[in-house]
Amino acid sequence: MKPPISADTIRAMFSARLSEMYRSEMPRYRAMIELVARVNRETLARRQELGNPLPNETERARLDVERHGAVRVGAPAELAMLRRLFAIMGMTPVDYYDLSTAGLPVHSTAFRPMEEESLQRNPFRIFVSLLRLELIDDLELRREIAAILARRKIVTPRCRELLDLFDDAGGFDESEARAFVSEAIETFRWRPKATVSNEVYRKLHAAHPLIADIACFKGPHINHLTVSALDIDAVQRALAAHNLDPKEVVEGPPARLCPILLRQTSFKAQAEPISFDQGDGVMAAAAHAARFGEIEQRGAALTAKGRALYDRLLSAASADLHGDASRSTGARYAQELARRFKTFPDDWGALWSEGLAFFRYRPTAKGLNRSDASKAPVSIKGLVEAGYLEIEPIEYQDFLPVSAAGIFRSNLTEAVGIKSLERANRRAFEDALGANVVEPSSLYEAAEARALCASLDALGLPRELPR
Ligand code: OOG
Ligand code: NI
Repeated sequence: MKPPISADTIRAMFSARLSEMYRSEMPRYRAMIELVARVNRETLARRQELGNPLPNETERARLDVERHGAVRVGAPAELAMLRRLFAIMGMTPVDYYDLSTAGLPVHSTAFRPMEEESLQRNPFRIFVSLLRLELIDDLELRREIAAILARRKIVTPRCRELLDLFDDAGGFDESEARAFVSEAIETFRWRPKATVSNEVYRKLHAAHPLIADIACFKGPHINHLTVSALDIDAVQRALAAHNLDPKEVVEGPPARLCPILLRQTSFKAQAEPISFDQGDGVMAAAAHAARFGEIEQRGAALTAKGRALYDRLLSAASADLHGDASRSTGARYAQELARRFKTFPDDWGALWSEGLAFFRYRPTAKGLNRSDASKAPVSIKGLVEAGYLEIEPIEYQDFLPVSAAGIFRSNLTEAVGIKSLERANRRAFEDALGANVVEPSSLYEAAEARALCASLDALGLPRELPR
């Protein structure tokens, strides 16, 4: 048998094809990535001029590669199918996001590579949301949506065969991998012809625009792809200057010297023509707004303590504005956010010593060359202060429910909230998925512990030194 193709390679092939498809489906997305690439080049040049640190080689090489995309599915079996598909690309469901608190009838996870090396090779992730039919009050409508969804198949017959082949053979050779990627792409293609009549579309749209987007088409079309910015505020200004219709506020933490978590913005979904087969050869037309383009900038992953502080400051800022982040208050929101976040330490030393963020450790030359091992400090803190150990923040690789809700909302025509919803239902989500989602903090903790052990080994010091 020919050597199997690695999951990282298949993921890279898939994300490249997806990007190509989305760019050709959406001229505005193409315009957006060209603009972001230009702003990134300008940001690099400015940093170089100022003598500021530049991203490393790997980081620069993958600057123009999409970081994530998002889709929405309607039924448990569809979610389970996507889990099989993304597993082949080395992507595992990480974290559970409850969006019902924001009045959205979905809950979500992000399929992503778990190993840092894999993320380096190709950073693509996919945010997948599942419709929660139980949150629709009207029982008749619930049944109708379930019946519509039961009629569709979201993967091609050939893709199904390839999924089975993969399970039997335990891998793909190159031609199988290529065929699989070509088939998998079909699941996410935009098909403007609705599978229902105009009347049914309107009814679902009135219940919630998200429901119409999920249930009225042939499959879970990609609703956005996301590229990375070195300076997201500069990109936000550039989007406005080029009339690309950015959302009003950048989601996430304010601009900081030491970036944390994730900041995101997007150009807003554009209305696109769709058509309906009304039967007897009669066609109808309408406009549907659901697809957009997004930009992200990532910072350090936060510990539970750091995350609690973040959540508290974020909700304080939006409470000040009564949750209103519309255009008139966009600038006010940014101001309020910056004011609230003044109490969040903004230097790496403080973030480390207060245990607010996750860090990687590295032994320094000074540490490795010290003359007398017995005189080494007896705590991690001592080693860092003595310059024997270096710290570097670990990048956050996941998503933020409040930000995700903001992204959803600015891309739906009307923000009709489903009545303040039940609570999260992680169990039901995992049942649908057919697996448990991974707890992201366990990944960051493991990365930190691994780096610390390796550093202490290199310094010839015991692994159980106190912090
Ligand atoms: C997903 C929105 C969430 C993000 O970056 O937070 C998301 C959606 O609109 O389907 O992608
Ligand atoms: Ni996104």
